[in-house]
Amino acid sequence: AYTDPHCQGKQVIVHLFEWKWSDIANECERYLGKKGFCGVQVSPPNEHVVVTQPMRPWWERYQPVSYKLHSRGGTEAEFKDMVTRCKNVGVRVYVDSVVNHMAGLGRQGSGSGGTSFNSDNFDFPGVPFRREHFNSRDKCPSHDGNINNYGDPNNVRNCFLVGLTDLDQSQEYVRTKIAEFYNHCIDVGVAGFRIDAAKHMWPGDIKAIQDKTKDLPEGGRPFFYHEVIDQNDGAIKVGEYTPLGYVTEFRYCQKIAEGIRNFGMLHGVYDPGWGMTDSAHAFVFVDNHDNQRGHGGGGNLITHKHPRDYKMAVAFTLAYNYGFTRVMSSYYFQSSDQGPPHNGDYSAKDVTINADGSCGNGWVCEHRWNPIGNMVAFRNAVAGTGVDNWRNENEEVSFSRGQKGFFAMAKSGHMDRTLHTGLPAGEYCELVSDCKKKITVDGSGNAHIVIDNSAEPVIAFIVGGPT
Ligand code: LAG
Ligand code: CA
Repeated sequence: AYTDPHCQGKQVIVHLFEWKWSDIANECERYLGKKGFCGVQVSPPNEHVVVTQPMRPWWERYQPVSYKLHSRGGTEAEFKDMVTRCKNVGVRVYVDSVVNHMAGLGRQGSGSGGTSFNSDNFDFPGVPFRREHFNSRDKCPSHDGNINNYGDPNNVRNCFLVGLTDLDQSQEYVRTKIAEFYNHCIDVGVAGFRIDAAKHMWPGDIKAIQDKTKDLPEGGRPFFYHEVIDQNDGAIKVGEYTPLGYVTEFRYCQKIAEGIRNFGMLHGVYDPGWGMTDSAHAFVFVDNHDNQRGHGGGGNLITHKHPRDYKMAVAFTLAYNYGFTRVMSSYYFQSSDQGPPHNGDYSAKDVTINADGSCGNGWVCEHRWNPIGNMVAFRNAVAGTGVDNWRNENEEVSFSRGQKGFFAMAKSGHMDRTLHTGLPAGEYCELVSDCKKKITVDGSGNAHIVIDNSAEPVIAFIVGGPT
C-alpha cells in the first residue's frame, strides 16, 4: 500500500530543490522524460512564511501559513502547468508536504500568497486553523514546550519542533484539512507525497489522513514516503512507518560514504543488522537538502562538494539493488541558511543550461552529471534483478544485475581486466561515456573491462540500451 510511484515501473526520482515551477516543467520536457526519470520531488508548494532575517532562507518553506498553492516556487496556475507538462512526458510530481506544524512562534504578518497569520495566537485564517487545533502543553511532557527528549515518543510527537506550532493530528478537523490539501494536489495530477517530519507525528494519525485521500485520477493509491530520521539513536523506529509506505533510510547516507572511503565496505551498504529497513520500504539517497548543509541528521556524508566521490556514490547507489532511489539536485551555497540563487527581488533565478548540458546561474544540477543522469537508464533496465558476479578487491568493485546489466567502478580511475559479466554475447554501448566506449561480451559472457576516466571512474552497460 502507498508504495507505487505510478510511473510505469521507472525507478528514480530527483529532488529539484528550490527550483521554480516553470523551470521544472522545462526540465521535464528537455531532460527528465528522455532520461527515464520517474518523477520530481518539488519543494513545498503551499503558502509559507517570508523570512527576512536571515534574508529569504530556503527553510522558510518549512513554515506553512496555509495550504494555498502559492509559494516561492510559483503560483497555483504555474504549479498546475508544471504537473501537467511533466505528466505528459511521463514524469510525475511528488509534493514535499509539511503537515506536522505551521509557522514558528514569534512569526506573524502575511505569507507568500498574501494570507495573514499570527503564530503566537495560533491563528492561521487561510486554512483556517485556530488555537484549539494545536497540541497544547498538557500533551507535551517537555518543560518549555519544545522537543528535547528523543527517548520519549510523547515528547518527539506532541511538543514543538524547533518552536514550530505543532498541529494535533488526532483531531478529525485537522486530519480533514490536511487530507483536503492532499486531495487538491491529487486533483491537479500529483502522484504522491513526501511527509516532512513524519517522525514527529503518530503513525496512526498519518494513517487516518492517508485513508481520507482519494485514488489518483488514473487509479491507484498515492505514493507516500515518510521522513523519519532513525539512526539507532532514539525511541522512534522507521519500522513504525513501513506499513504506511516507504521510509527515508538515513543510515544509507553514512554507509555509502563509508563505502566510498573504503571500497571494501561496499558489500555492507545495506546492513539489516544495523536496523536498516528492507529494500521494499527503504527510500534511499546519498544526501538530502538537510544533511548536505548540516541540518536534520547531518553528519559524515558525501555531497556535490566532492564531485568525484559523489559521482561514485550515486552511480553505485543506482547500480545496486537496495531501495527506491532519489537523486539530489542542489544549488551552490556558502552558508547553511542561504536560499536559492536569486534575482534582485529575491525570486529564484532561472535555471540556465550551458552548451555542454551543465547548469548555470548557481545551480549544481548533479542529476545532469553523466555518472548520475545516465545511470537512471541502468536502474530502470535492471529493476527486479539481483546482484551477481560480485567482485570487490583492490579498491575495485564490479557486479552484474541479473542478465540485464553490468557495472564496474575503480577508485584509482584505472582498471583493466577481463571479467565475467553474465550478459548475453554482443557489443554494448557504455552508458556513462554516452556510447563513446563500446564493450564486447563474448560467447562465454566474459568482457574486457577498461576504466580510464579518472574523474568519472565508472562504466556501465545494459541489455537493450542505446547503440
Ligand atoms: C524537516 N524534516 O523533518 C525538514 O526536512 C527540515 O528541513 C525542516 O527544518 C524541519 N523538518 C521542519 O519542517 C528546516 C530547517 C530549520 C528551520 C525549519 C523551519 O532545518 O533550521 O528552523 O525548517 O523553517 C528555523 C530556524 C530555527 C527556528 C525555526 C522556527 O532555523 O532556529 O527555531 O525556524 O522559527
Ligand atoms: Ca507533532
